[in-house]
Amino acid sequence: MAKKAKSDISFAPTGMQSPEKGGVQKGVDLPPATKKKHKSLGLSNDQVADMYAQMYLQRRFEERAMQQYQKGKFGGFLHLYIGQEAVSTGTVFALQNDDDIITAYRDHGWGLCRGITPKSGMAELFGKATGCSKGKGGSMHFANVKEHFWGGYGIVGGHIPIASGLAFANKYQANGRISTCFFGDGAVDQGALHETLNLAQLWKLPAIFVVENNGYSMGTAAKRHTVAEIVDRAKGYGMKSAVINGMDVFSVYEKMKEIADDVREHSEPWFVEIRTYRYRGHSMSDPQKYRTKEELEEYQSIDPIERLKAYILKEGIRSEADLKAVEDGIEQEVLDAVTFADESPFPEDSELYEDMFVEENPYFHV
Ligand SMILES: Cc1ncc(C[n+]2csc(CCOP(=O)(O)OP(=O)(O)O)c2C)c(N)n1
Ligand SMILES: [Mg+2]
Repeated sequence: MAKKAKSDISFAPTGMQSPEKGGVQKGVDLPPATKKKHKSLGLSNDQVADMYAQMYLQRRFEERAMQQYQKGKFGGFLHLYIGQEAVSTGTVFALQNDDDIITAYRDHGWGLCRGITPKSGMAELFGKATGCSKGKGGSMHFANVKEHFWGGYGIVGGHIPIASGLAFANKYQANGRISTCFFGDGAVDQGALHETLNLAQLWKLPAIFVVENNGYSMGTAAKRHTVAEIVDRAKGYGMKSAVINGMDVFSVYEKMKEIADDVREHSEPWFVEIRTYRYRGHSMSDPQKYRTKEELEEYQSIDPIERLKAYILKEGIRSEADLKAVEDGIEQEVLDAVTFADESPFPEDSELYEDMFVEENPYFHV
């Protein structure tokens, strides 16, 4: 190799077209949303209204959680899912209720979709004994194993092999269930993902590995931290793959349903990239200097909750007054959850060493 002058050597990320002075390209480019209406997707009017309520609950729960954090009611990390609610909601509607779900630390929305009540969720944030993880997990460790929601993990990529374990157990027990694993764009270059994809494809595990590409890993744009298109990772493993518009709940529902059906039928894994956007900072202490106000506003203008609301009104599924009543009910439920969390006791000191290990039937999940 010919010797280069030091001034010619550059370590600018190769995926960047304009890497000067931290300038970033738009986080993610969204694929087109589905044009299908709810009836042709097989969704009833009531299901669409439920989808709206589900997304609205996730949004209001986190907005209230943020306020409580700012008031000093609890500390530690708080990673908000605001903006990404169509991903959890569309997926949960597409899956069967006993399919497994496991995710990273941006987990509140997933938990609320899978049976964690606003009260037990808020109490968990407050570190109270009435929380879904008995107040010992906090924001990053929501879980509801009874409803096949396995959490809530803080180590980037650390939960991905566990998803394969769940899928292996489902296949071994021939119970017809599939497992789904959600992680951020920041996890796609973790070794654990690649080891897992290899084994999942080799053993034809009934699993869906989903990158929730929200454009950023903490303050680093996807195009600055990873090369090529994320979805193309699948090619190296001969794995089926898809890219989905995560700002539209119908698109997530449609595609995830197709994929889940395929996994159930053939017992072969998929690698899926759902493109979405988070409106808030990475966590509560993020000054967000890495993105522009205009970029944020562009995504807010296609907000998944507003989009579904407009659809519901246009199609006459519910009236303005109906939706207002639903919103008011949710608002009250979340306020009640805050009071409940505030008034609940902290766990006893003796609880510290409990719940460390599964003592009964540790090898197979129920
Ligand atoms: C193994 C590991 N390395 C670093 C961290 C610190 N860390 C926490 S979140 C995060 C960014 C992950 O971003 P992404 O996967 O895109 O998820 P998002 O926050 O966008 O949902 C990093 C680097 C960690 N928790 N675990
Ligand atoms: Mg990310």
